[in-house]
Amino acid sequence: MNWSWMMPETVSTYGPAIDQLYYVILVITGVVFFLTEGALIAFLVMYRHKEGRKAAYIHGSTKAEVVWTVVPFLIVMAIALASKSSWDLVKNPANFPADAMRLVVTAKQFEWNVTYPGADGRIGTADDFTVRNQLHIPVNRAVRVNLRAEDVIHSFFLPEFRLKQDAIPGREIPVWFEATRTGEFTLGCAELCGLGHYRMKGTVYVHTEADFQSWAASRAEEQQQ
Ligand SMILES: [Cu+2]
Repeated sequence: MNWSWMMPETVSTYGPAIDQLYYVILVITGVVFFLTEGALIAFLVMYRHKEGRKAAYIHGSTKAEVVWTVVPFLIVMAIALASKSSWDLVKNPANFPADAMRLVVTAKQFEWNVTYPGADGRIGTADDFTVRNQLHIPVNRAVRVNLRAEDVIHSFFLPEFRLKQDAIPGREIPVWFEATRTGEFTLGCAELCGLGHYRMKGTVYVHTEADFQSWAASRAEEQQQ
């Protein structure tokens, strides 16, 4: 089934698992929505004003209260358990792929600065280079981004990768993702961070490994001149 009217195509390895959770939660909340709204409308019609009809005095029902507390509790716990493995995979640095390519992304009003490791493949050395609003990565390779913020809280948002993480001044927060196909995708800021928030936007360029290497080499060279 084509669900693209709801969400963009997913291009990360863990994207399908996130989407599955999303639709499970959507169905549960959707069913509850229609049941409660349906009951509301039905009661409005059934118990509308009628000449001579008196309101009944009801004292309450312990049984009903237990049921409507325990049932949502069980549903919410089931969702928490169902999402735990995805949460661990996406958000827990202990589970990040060890061989991931490392980048640093620094958010500031109103741009994303992406620092690449340069020829030595290591971040924090003299040959690092930084590109504004362009996140270039190779396809089929895990990428680990250490997120920083210079001024206020921003939110690193890759909708097609199903990844969103706040960037917080004074902290370095690692995230990871792996692209499953080449192309150009969105990098947005999902935290209202000031007047220019709307234009805090970059592009994710997913290259083949060879294209990525040649891009990185030419950029590194440019930087040194
Ligand atoms: Cu921002």
